[in-house]
Amino acid sequence: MTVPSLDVDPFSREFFDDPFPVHAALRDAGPVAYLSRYDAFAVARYEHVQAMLADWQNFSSQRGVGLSDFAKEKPWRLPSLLLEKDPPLHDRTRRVMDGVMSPAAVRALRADFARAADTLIDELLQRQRFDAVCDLAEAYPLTVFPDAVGMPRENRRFLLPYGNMVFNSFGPRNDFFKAAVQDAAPVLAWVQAQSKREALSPGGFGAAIHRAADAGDVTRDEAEILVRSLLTAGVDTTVNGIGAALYCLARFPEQFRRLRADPSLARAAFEEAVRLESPVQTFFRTTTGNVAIGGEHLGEGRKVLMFLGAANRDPRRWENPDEYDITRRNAGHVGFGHGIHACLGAVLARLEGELILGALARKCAAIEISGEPKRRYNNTLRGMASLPMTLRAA
Ligand code: 8QM
Repeated sequence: MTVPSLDVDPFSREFFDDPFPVHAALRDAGPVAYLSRYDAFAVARYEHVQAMLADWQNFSSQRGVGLSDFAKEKPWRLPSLLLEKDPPLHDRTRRVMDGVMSPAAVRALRADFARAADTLIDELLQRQRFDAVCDLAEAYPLTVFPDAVGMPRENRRFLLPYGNMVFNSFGPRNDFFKAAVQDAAPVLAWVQAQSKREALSPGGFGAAIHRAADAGDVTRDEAEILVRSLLTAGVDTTVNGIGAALYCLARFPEQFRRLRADPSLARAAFEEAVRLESPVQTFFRTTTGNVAIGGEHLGEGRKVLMFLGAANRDPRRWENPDEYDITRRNAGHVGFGHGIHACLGAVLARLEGELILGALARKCAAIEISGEPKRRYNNTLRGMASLPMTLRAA
């Protein structure tokens, strides 16, 4: 065996505070490295992460996309019918969801999402100082996304501890996971109840999924699990994506100046933040047989951790990879994944990002960090817990 072994812990506080030296060490070690602490392998170069995402035959999702191997440990919740399935089952449910989240359905949301973005930025401009995480990056998706799903107004913030728990669950059973389980315990029954047909108003994505059950494309039980996918994957991801964009624009004032000069760059500014900060940092796959990664051989049933965030900053692929550059040609970044599991909600995330950054670009002259940023610790997600911010009106 020639695969280099590394003693790093990519699920530790020290790593989350500054993952970049470890990312570089993993990329430089070779196409694949062995993570001795977790008896798993790591892939961090762009070329090999991208190839793994494309190769569902050799790198399965069905045994879980976390460290836990569903062939050996019982899944802690019913597996997702999208994220944690391979073809052919994956393709059947994905087809239903692609229909529900069609370009026409997403286009129909644009006016409401735009109005909500403008209103929120106007409100924040009235305040001396606010928290860009709680008052903006969380507030905006928590308004527009549950509206689009067709959820009631009450208790929407419960989606945050739920998402935090699920995204922690893809890592080891460490203290971050244990704390997240404690935080989410009081909201579990509520989340489950929101995926039922009776909880969902007629015009939304949730009702559309249940209509697919009427049509016989999925069962009623499957429809509920598919609604759960939206509730799990639709909030924390965009919260951290929008948070990343705000954090980037505040730290790279020249880029905010360019965005102000041409607000039509808003969509590109969001996309580049997703590349640079990679809100979803990692996912595992499980090998289905003897496989090769860059000429190194692994046996069957091995967990391999893909570092999307390291791939998105791989100097073998990107020029000045650590620079936030809103006019960079960043197509091909893997921040939304790649291949059959590529993000279903990306169209919605990009719409949210475009509209909130567009409103900022039109209404604000300056965006400044006005206090100590605090990092949020999560086994899968990268982002901030707090980002004190001040906006100056244009
Ligand atoms: C991550 O439950 C699900 O289907 C699901 C949960 C989390 C995600 C995706 C799907 C990638 C955003």
